[in-house]
Amino acid sequence: MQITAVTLHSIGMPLVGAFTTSFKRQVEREALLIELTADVAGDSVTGWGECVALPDPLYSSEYLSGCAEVIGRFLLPRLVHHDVTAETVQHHLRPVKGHRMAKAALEMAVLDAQLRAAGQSFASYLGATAARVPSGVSVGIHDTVGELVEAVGGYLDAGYVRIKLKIEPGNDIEAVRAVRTEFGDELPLQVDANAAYTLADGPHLRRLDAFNLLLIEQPLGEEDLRQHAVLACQMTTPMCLDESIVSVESAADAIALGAAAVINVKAGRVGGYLEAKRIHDLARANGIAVWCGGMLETGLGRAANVALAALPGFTLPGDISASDRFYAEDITRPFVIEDGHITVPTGPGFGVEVIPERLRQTTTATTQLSLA
Ligand code: NPQ
Ligand code: MG
Repeated sequence: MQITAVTLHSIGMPLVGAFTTSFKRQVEREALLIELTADVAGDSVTGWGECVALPDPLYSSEYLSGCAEVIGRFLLPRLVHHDVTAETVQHHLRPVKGHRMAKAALEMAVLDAQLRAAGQSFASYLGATAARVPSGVSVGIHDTVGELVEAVGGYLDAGYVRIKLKIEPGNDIEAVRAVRTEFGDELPLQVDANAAYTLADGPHLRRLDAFNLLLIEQPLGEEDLRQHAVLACQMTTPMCLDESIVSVESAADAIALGAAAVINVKAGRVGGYLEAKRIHDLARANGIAVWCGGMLETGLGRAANVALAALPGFTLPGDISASDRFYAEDITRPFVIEDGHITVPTGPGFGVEVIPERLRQTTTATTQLSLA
């Protein structure tokens, strides 16, 4: 395809409730959407992408306004003079170091346009087999254990099949104990530290082994692969990596080092859905379970994540929640949870449409990028 126009849409959507992690308390989701129009065999087609970076570099080194700049100054100029396909975007962008969430958003928009032109759904393009995927939920840190237990109860009533608790030093053991005590040993339960601990906390973290957790996610720093391998030997709870896995190569390193028994796959964090598929295939070949992580995406990213999670190697419930976990109103049709699952879209592209009125209501800035 020949890219003919690219517009960046900055939007803001209030969260239905504050979402607190070890790195930040969030009450709003600011997001960056890419609207990309291209000429595909003489037809003009528009695809959409979503950049999952946060407004500040607290989850990873990328941040939204930086992504917008990198896309306009360094990434798009490398695509406009080529007849690109989704499969060649990463090749054209490889000379630019890092900026994986920015690259992923561009590849996503090209992929959506390509699939729409072909009349093909993302799920069928991936070779995904499942018609629906199990829905897990990420539960933030609460001021009191009582409020946390009440929140978890609400999500279980809503049908979520797996609970993930955000933890941090001082908000960990007692929170997990209270949820286990209230909902029993059979509840699929896991924790996510967002890199809030060090290896010196090993003896403390080992106390979590008493609670039959599915996994502990990213307890240590994103660059601490070897230390995760050491901690994995000290704990019986399976080690899961999130922030540390930024490419199929880093996934291979983590697996080889014994630093990851499970991998949280996020397309934005690894440079796109095609790289996410490669990590799925690698993990599957190594008998490593993967699940689809979430970045509080709008319905656009959520649609793509649901299709990704429909691949056979995604054997654990993902952080693919219903739209109303975070948003009173989405910018696409809402994703709803039915009997603990979310249905895989079957329409062309990612199978959802951006609702113009919702885009207008949530837009904070619109930037038409020059293709010169
Ligand atoms: C994680 N996601 O798995 C991330 C962390 C996270 C669902 O826990 C705005 C945008 C706020 C993305 C807060 C979940 C966010 C965010 C937390 C991602 O580590
Ligand atoms: Mg995480």
